[in-house]
Amino acid sequence: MIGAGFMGKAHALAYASLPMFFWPAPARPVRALVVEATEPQAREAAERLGFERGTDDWQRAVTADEIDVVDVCTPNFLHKEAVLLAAAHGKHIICEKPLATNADDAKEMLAAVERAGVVHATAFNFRHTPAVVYAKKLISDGVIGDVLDFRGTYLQDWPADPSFPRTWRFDRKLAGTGAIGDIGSHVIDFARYLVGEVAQVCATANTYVRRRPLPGSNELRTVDVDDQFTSLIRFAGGQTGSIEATRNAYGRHNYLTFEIHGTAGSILFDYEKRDQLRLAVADEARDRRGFTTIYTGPDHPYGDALWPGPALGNGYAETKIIEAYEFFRSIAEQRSADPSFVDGYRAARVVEAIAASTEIGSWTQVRS
Ligand code: NAI
Ligand code: SOE
Repeated sequence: MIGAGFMGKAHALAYASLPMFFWPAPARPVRALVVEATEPQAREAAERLGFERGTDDWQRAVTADEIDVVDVCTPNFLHKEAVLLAAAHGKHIICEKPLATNADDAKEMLAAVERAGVVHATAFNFRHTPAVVYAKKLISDGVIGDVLDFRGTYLQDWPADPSFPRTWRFDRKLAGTGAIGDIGSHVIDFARYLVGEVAQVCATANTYVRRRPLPGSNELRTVDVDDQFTSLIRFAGGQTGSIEATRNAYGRHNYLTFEIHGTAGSILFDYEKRDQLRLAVADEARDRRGFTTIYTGPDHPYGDALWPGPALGNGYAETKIIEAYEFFRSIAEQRSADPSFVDGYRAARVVEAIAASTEIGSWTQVRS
């Protein structure tokens, strides 16, 4: 695993927990080697996250014979090089989102893993939330009829205070984009997973805090990425919709939602109430029409592996444990993972189109 920050912790926990939740496990992840920016950081990460060894030499780590799987949890700008070297050495790869800082790099990464014939996954973990997988089933079963439109949001407030430092997420060279790629990509993944390919977008964006202090200093530097965007979207299947995301919505902490309307009903999901899915169906008596709240539990996707009662509370960690299970199961069964680099690449093309549309202020085609 390369990078032992926020995501490094979540992934390490998932590898340790996988056999506890999914037994017999399709494969047992062995935490062999963790890479960090410096040797002391790597040693500490190995001890803290339960890895056999730590190193600051990512090239040697990625190409080591004893390594079967490479997990990329670094800032976005470091994803591509690590993935290309790992693919060239036949390693199965899971890479955090967004796959790369731009869509052309994501395309090159996809080509490399396909050429190498390895299993590859993009870490869009929110789609593994049991309520989201259940929504997919309800839509596939036709419970809400034909989908008409999709509304998705991802609203946060962690850097709303202008004194929040200019970390790598506020630097275009290191992140690629701001809210569009960082949190918008999760909503784009929901839209693609639940409805289909996005064909056209028309978007606008804002940078509200234009200068932020460098970490550990009062020196102010320019922020060259978006803090917020709103986009209209048209799906290849003819449906329409909207996606919006911001980092400057005081009171909204991790408000990742979708609402889908169909010819026979509607579905509503709010990650801040992630054990719930709300369903409204047309063939309900007029005086009882409205949203029913379904609490996920043993009768829902992954229910037999998670907790033995409805609404006991699945958290962020469980979405990562399910992600690890699906990835290692794909390796054990020698088949492609879901979501794969194809999903990472397609999302990158939508991010690219949204960013381009914010520049020209008009409808923009999503490139294939
Ligand atoms: P972070 O800043 O918390 O951690 C990144 C780690 O990478 C740091 O510990 C840093 O020291 C290390 N690092 C930097 N340069 C390195 C190098 N050359 N070699 C080895 N390690 C190096 O960042 P965070 O939040 O963990 O984000 C990492 C990735 O995960 C990003 O691509 C981000 O978009 C994605 N992410 C995904 C989430 C999800 O829900 N799927 C949630 C948060 C982040
Ligand atoms: C910050 O916006 C962040 O950590 C994103 O990078 C993640 O992808 C999201 O899951 C939580 O918020």
